[in-house]
Amino acid sequence: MLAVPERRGKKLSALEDELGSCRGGALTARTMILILCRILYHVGMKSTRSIAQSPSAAILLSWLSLSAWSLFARSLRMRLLSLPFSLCSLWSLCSLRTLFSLCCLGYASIGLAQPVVENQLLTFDEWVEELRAEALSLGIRAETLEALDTLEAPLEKVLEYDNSQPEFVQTFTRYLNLRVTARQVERGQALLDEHADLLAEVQAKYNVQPHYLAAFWAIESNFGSATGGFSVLQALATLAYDPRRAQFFRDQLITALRILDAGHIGAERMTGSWAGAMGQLQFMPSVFFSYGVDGDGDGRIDIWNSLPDIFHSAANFLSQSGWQGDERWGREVILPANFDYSLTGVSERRLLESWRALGIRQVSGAALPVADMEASVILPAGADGPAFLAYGNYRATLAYNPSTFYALTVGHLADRFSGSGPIQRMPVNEQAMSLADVRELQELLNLAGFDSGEPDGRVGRQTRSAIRAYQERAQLRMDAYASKALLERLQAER
Ligand SMILES: [Ca+2]
Repeated sequence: MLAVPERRGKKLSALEDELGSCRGGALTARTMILILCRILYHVGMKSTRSIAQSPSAAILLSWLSLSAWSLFARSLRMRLLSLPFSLCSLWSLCSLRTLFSLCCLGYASIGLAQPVVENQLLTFDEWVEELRAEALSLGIRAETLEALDTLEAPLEKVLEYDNSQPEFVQTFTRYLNLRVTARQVERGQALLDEHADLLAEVQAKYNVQPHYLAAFWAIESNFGSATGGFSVLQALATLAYDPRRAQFFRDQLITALRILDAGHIGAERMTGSWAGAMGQLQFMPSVFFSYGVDGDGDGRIDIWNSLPDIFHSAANFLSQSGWQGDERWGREVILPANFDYSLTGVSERRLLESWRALGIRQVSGAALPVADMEASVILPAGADGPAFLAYGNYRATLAYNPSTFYALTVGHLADRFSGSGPIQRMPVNEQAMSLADVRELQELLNLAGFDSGEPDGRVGRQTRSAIRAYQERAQLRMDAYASKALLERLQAER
């Protein structure tokens, strides 16, 4: 499970880019607002966590501050008007505004020249001591915090992983083929047999079917054999000291210390991924803290070694995320020739009956079952790839990891464990887009008047919605899918 937030908010980055381009230029009202956003963002970083993590809160505060300033200026002007004219001109509103503006610009320039606010003011050792003081104030025992003594300087390897960008956008075919193999299916089936009693006990308690738990287990850690070899404390400290998502990882680190403090595991055995996801089902510390269960009743929650603890904890998380034990995750379907592709995506939910009426059938050609369930049509590889109807358990899977490929693969692997065959309509030759391709696609969409945001090489919500708008105008199938064919079409139109 890797629910790590994006690096600093895109909106804030865009604001800063814009501000950067304004430096040295005219001090317009727009620039002033941007500067205020920046200042309030950094003030917020120091004062409250919520504002620190919310550029929109900073924007709101900027707006409130401007309003307050305007009121203050107006009342000041009235006061000044009752004074002699020379004093009025000396302390005129204009000069005060200018002074205030210059202060803001100075502050913002400092901020831009040195974008790191807090952490880089401290050495790593000083930062660890500050963290220790905070942890002590939160009631974590001093002896537990001795684990911080062995922390080394930030791990380069963790930062390398964090900064690495794949050259190509992952395709569904490749993602699936890496995780669903005949050997993996065979192994899962054997392990389902081996742990049948335990999994039946977990199913009775949490209403999560065994083959789904085995699928999560397979994908998260290859059935417990690849849990990541990093010290969780070291990885989280590295990412918490790094300024980009400091608060998120600092919170996770404090929670990891609480887990140590409660005696669930020793610091040296608390291992996980480079991003701090722990154990055989890769829980972040906050998820462990909220959903971890002592399945074997030994008084400790050990998601590294105890299968009862591992399965109880994962089932508890899924159950509380809305999992329904009497439903499947979804299924592969066939869309009718005249299907309206603008109805695809997880946000479009309709009753099965409604999809049936639109002509969707099971992949075998049979009619959809009759059930009072809401479903979405998911196309992981665009209109030329397979189509799935995804139910509530698919949405619960997204709570575990908010990735379409992930949720489809968990569901499909669970089907395979139960004896179902491969996906029938995999794309014949799905071509990976490079990051440069996606960036070019975004630029071309922008030029054509379809706002896909700042070209960043990543296909996010805004890019998909720009693609869909373009497809609507061009009378193409509106699958919102970023493909090479679409890029070539836009290049030809240029
Ligand atoms: Ca236990």
